[in-house]
Amino acid sequence: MKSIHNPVLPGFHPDPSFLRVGDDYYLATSTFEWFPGVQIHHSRDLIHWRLIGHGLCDNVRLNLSGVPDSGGIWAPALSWHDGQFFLIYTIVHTWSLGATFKDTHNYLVTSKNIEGPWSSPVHLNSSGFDPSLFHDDDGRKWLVNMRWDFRKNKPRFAGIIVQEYDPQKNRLVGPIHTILQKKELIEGPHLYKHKGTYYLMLAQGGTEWGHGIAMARSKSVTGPYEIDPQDLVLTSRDNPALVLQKAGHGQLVETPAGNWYVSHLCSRPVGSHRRCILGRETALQKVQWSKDGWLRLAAGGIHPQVEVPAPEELPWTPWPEELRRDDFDGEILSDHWSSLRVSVDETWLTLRERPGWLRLRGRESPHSRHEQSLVARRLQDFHVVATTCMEFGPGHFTQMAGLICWYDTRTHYYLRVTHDEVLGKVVGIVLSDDGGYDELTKDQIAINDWKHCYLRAEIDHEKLQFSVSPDGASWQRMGPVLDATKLSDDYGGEGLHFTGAFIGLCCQDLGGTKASADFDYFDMKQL
Ligand code: 6LW
Repeated sequence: MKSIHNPVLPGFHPDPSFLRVGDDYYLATSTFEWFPGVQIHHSRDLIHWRLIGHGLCDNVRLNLSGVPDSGGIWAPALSWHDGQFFLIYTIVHTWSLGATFKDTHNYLVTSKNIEGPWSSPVHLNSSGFDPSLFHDDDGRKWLVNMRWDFRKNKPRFAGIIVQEYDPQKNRLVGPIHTILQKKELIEGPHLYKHKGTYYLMLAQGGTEWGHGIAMARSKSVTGPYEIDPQDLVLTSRDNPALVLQKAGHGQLVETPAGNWYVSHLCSRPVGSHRRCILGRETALQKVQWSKDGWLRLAAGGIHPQVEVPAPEELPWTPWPEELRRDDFDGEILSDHWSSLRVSVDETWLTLRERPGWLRLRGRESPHSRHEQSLVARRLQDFHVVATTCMEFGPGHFTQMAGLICWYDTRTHYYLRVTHDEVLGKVVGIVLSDDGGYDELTKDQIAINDWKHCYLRAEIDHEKLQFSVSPDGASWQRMGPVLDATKLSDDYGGEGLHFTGAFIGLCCQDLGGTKASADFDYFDMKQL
């Protein structure tokens, strides 16, 4: 029997939106402050997935400059109708203390082809987040989203609303209906029609440890909706021993042979603090309809399974293995890299100026939400070694470059080369721990005679160890073993925490002279 091994998208891939078009299956996931926006993965058998691109790839369609950490793009919803893909997403602009205001703008882009080009964004509404478009069989289209309430003494989650979308006018029309409100917070709504009944699938309980998938149904799209007598279809909230925690935020797909699968997010905690360094990941479960017309896990019960029976009728379709090493031999950066808030461009990143090398021109500090020169890859395994070879001649302490283990602007560990007035060129660790900047000065070493500086980060579950080398052969450890679990949603005070850990390359020039650093390769080996 063929099996789907969860998570199907390991590492930071939250809020999956799941779609089938003919023989092709797609998963779109949230990217928050990372650019390009909305990752799209493709599969033919639900077992093997490959990244095929992003929905939002240029600064004209998407400029996230200044958005808060874990703001930006939330919860994309992919759909398809009549030869056209529809991608709906939220841009979250604001985080304010006490989670009062959010400023959530919902947009639609369309394309004939999943790989784009996508149309210019159409603004739909800004009343809340997690919008999703439902194409009814009578030709009408409906937008559903959660409504946000910022007022004092009011629940922030003010219910699920639905409004008609007119594709000719390119806007929402008619009245707004509040179709469901519950005591527990509900979000991530998706609408379906099955055997003449409208079903509303919801994320319930918040996206953390209490997360789950709930259902409601109605004879009319605008309600009233009857709540599933079984509180949750899927959750891990009652069992901390399950491998897949935080399970929730689902979307449903039917295969041509009538098998049903639901995508959902999940997280795998490590260490005594139970923090999830790979962020919220994407998993699939097999589901079926009960005699009384409710959706249930095919495995029985309510818990997410790691091994799930794959649809036997779909042809085994593996993809070429994803390259973990980048020698920077091309002229454009591969799709696996992400930058912060704005797209990569030749003003700060070039593969052309020195062929075979990635050149980064230094810009703002690692605490900046505007113009950082940083590119990074998701951490997708619990044990990895990331290595790079850098050439960099800093002339001042304001110039830095190196290898960074990143959660967000407030929390990261940075193995960097810089200039010290007394020692000259030095390599050492600087870090930001929940917003607090620190330098591990006693571990810093002078490297004036190193032409190249090889930098290495090994993450082994909760441990992070940096090393350096002048030749890539003889390595010396740099600094103490650091706590890798801080690079997670489960650490940190102020702000939103919805992303995951990345390892990347970066360069700063806080004097504004754009000093550059060159990187020969980046290798992220899974151990
Ligand atoms: C997502 C929403 C949520 O849009 O987190 O807390 C958001 N709830 O469902 C980001 O993943």
